[in-house]
Amino acid sequence: MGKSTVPKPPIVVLTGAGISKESGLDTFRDADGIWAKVNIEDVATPGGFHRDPARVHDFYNMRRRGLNDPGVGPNPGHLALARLEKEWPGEVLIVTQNIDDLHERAGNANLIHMHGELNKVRCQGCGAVMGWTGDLGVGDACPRCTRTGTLRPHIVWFGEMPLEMERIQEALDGCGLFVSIGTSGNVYPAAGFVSHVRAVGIAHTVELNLEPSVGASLFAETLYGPASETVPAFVDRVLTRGW
Ligand code: BJW
Repeated sequence: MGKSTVPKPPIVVLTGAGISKESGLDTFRDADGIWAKVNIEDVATPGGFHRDPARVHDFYNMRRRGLNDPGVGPNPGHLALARLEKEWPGEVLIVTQNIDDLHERAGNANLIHMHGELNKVRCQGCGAVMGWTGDLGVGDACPRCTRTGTLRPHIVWFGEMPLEMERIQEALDGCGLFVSIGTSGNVYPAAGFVSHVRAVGIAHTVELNLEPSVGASLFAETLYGPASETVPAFVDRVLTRGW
């Protein structure tokens, strides 16, 4: 079914690592998550990269290989959000904290990667952002400016400004529904979006997660269970009777 012609309120969906868990990608703060295995300061801060770039490259190379493994793909949660964007008669914006490309592979096109993208690199010399699906090393030269030692993963680390914040802010200000999926609510500014939405407007706010997040009490509605089940059911509901 395509979009009807009667416009409906815009929807903003914030996603986190929980939506990709059932695709085989690790979350961060669950008991078996990434931060239980590596030190945040070493791999996810500008200081860690400055001290030991090879270590940081190894960390992201390993995750890039995992993401590009042929066995990894979008799950029913991602596919339901692609259906929402296709069939909702209004704007649907996905703001993801995830650096994987599973929303794109599912079919979402109106998408912001606020914490960057694993399959891209950025040159600290010329500023170019480029697709990069293989391993990255300290000896690699920038394909644009040819300098060596200037490439870094296109990832937003702690203490760095998340991407496209102005566009996100505008979308939050004007939305009729804000949905947060698979995020623990520990990392700002994303963790503050629900409070912002409630402060500026009358949007309905919904959390879909495996368990209550840190900010669960800030949402008007909460639904718990695996994203592969809760997201398709929620999207069905929104497309048939709204919220
Ligand atoms: C399921 C499921 C299933 C499992 N189905 N659900 C005090 C001191 C110092 C700094 C700060 C401070 N207070 C605030 C800050 C700022 C800092 C911050 O927030 N720190 C906190 C830790 C306190 N933030 C920043 O530095 C950010 N920049 C910034 O603030 O700039 C200034 C600014 C201010 C205002 C406006 C604009 C700018 C940058 C943050 C960068 C985050 N980077 C990372 C790593 C890089 C990406 C990568 O390597 O992948 O991004 S950290 C990591 O956490 C990653 C994630 O995107 C992010 C969020 O994690 P997420 O997605 O919530 O995952 P989990 O694991 O925490 O939760 C998963 C959830 O899923 C769980 O609840 C599960 O239950 C659930 N789940 N299976 C459904 N099947």
